[in-house]
Amino acid sequence: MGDFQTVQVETDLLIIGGGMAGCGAAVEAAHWAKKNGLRVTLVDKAAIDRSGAVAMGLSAINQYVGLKDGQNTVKDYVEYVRNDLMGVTREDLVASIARHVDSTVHMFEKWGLPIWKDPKGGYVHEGRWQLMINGESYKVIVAEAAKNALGMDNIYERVFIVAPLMDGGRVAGAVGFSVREEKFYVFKAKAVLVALGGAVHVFKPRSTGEGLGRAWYPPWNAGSSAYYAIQAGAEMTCQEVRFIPVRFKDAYGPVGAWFLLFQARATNAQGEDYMVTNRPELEKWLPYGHVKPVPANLRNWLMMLDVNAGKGPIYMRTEEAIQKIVAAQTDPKEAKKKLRELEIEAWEDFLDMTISQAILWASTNVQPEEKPSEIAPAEPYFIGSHSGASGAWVSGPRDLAPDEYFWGYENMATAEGLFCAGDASGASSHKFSSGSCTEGRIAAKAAIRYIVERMQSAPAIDGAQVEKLRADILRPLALFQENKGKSTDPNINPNFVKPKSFMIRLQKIMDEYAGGVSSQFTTSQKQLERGLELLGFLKEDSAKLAAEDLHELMRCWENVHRMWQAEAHVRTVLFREETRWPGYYFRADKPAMNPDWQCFANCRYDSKSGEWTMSKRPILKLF
Ligand code: SFD
Ligand code: AMP
Repeated sequence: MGDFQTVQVETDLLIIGGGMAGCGAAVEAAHWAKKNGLRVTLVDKAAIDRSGAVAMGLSAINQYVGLKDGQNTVKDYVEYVRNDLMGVTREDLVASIARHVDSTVHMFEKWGLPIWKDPKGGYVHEGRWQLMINGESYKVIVAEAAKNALGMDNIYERVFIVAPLMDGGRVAGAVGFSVREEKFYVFKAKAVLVALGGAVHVFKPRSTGEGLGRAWYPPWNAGSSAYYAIQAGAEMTCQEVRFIPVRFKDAYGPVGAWFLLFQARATNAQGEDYMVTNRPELEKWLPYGHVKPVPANLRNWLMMLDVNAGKGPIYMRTEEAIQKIVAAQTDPKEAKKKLRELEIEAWEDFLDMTISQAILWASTNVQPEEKPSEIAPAEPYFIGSHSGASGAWVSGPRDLAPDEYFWGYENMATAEGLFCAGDASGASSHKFSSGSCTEGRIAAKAAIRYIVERMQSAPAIDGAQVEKLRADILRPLALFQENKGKSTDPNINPNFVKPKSFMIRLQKIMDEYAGGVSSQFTTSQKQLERGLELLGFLKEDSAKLAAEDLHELMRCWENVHRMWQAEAHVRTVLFREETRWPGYYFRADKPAMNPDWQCFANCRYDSKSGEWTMSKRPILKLF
């Protein structure tokens, strides 16, 4: 790979990932950097106008506290998140985001995002914490603000970040490559803010064949945040807390608007509402079985009990919900108008964020006002910003965090100079798009303060480290060229493994041993131990990944990232000897909650020894 040019970029703060958290970080960092004469650089594997989870747009802002209206408090939000995560949450982090999130939403509106308004000019709420938006261009609008703040000279698009650059134990930048040109990138920085999103396709998806790339969360988020932080030696938290969203079946359309805005019920094939018929089951998961709303995993669980009992398919009763709202109109003319309005809203809900669901409805002749639609639990995802919690263990803010949770700078991980936000930071769920952007802002401000106070000098980078990373990262290209003539099919060759085959093998291991779709989300100590053994063989074979072109080189490294996310997950599910989130996963050998595990389960990888350390951290109630 002698033709590859090495491009060196020196900066002060490096933001990796230009999604919701990365764009928020860019806007905030640009402000504070200007005051202090510092440089800020942002890198993304894609074009940030349409990158990350919000690429297709969204139809709701899921975190808006409404502090000014006085109806909700930060404490209310913390309680909601604590309950939804079955008691496992960092209250300082959740509060830190909750107290600032409204200002981010107001910024979105100023930048041009259309938020639904009621006749009095107030926001239209989907539920208590959610606002309805016309969000097809949400990401374009937020990316534009990031671009204006940083300037395009400081934004590198279509550069895939593979790994951290280290100066001893201190994070000193990142390395990656262009997915369009033969360029190897070395970014040197005084601090790095990781916002590379969550991980999809670690588990076998329900979609197969041509539909393989269709998942709920975007398949291009492949565990890079976790990989970066793990390799930098950062302590990780909640790696066991995967998220399984219930979605319209096969195209993953959102359910929030149906449950909250339209007040729809979901029923089994016999028309029974599993939230009513299976309610006694909630007694087993107290105190969380009795909170309102019922935690997302328990809502899943009550549904899964019916599916496993053969009472599926499960249907979202769209027709019933629409007819009920229409029937409430006394004037027949108004009723007709309302029906039309609801039809439009129902279709727009999908067109704003999951276009393929609208296409599926159209192609299967669904008219939601006439016919219910199937819903189902998706496959597991790793996503610290939604109803999962996996990510790096980060410092809280000085005024809220007790000593156990505070080490100087908001959102700094336990590795020096590393900051994490959005899906990259753990134990603070329910940030969603608005909270992730807010957390990016909080982390960026702290990172600039860290550079000003602690990092006057640029990091010292050992040239040998860079050369080794370059050789390792580009190796799949060479391996393919050296061996391609040894078989007649470029995808089948005894001397290498192509990334797609590698991914399928990873997904099979996770699906069968770590509680994926085909195992009814159930696992056990023995299953996990066998899964770890097989992951060990997979890791050995990762040295044989081969790439035909730059696109496949990216696919190779995406799958290495997924594999490390998988390992952190399996180790932590094994470590936590209880079932805490039925509906996300069930440990058949430990089928109940255990008070000894009212704590965080953390892990850390030491790249020198190759050893993982597992640890318990206390859950401190602050509100
Ligand atoms: O309701 C590399 N989310 C929703 N949030 C809401 O507020 N409202 C909704 O309506 C939401 N819904 C929803 C949501 C997500 C999805 C996929 C759907 C529906 C279908 C959640 C939010 O979108 C989510 O919380 C935030 O976007 C998280 O922000 P962040 O910044 O942590 O992740 P990102 O936005 O995906 O950005 C990641 C960026 O990293 C880049 N990247 N770049 C370089 N090198 C690498 N190796 C990289 N790996 C990744 C990506 O390109 C991206 O730019 S609802 O249905 O739940
Ligand atoms: P979803 O479309 O499932 O991502 O939901 C959007 C928002 O609504 C998230 O904040 C969910 O937690 C919330 N939500 C969805 N369904 C329900 C429900 N049945 N009860 C309470 N909250 C819900």
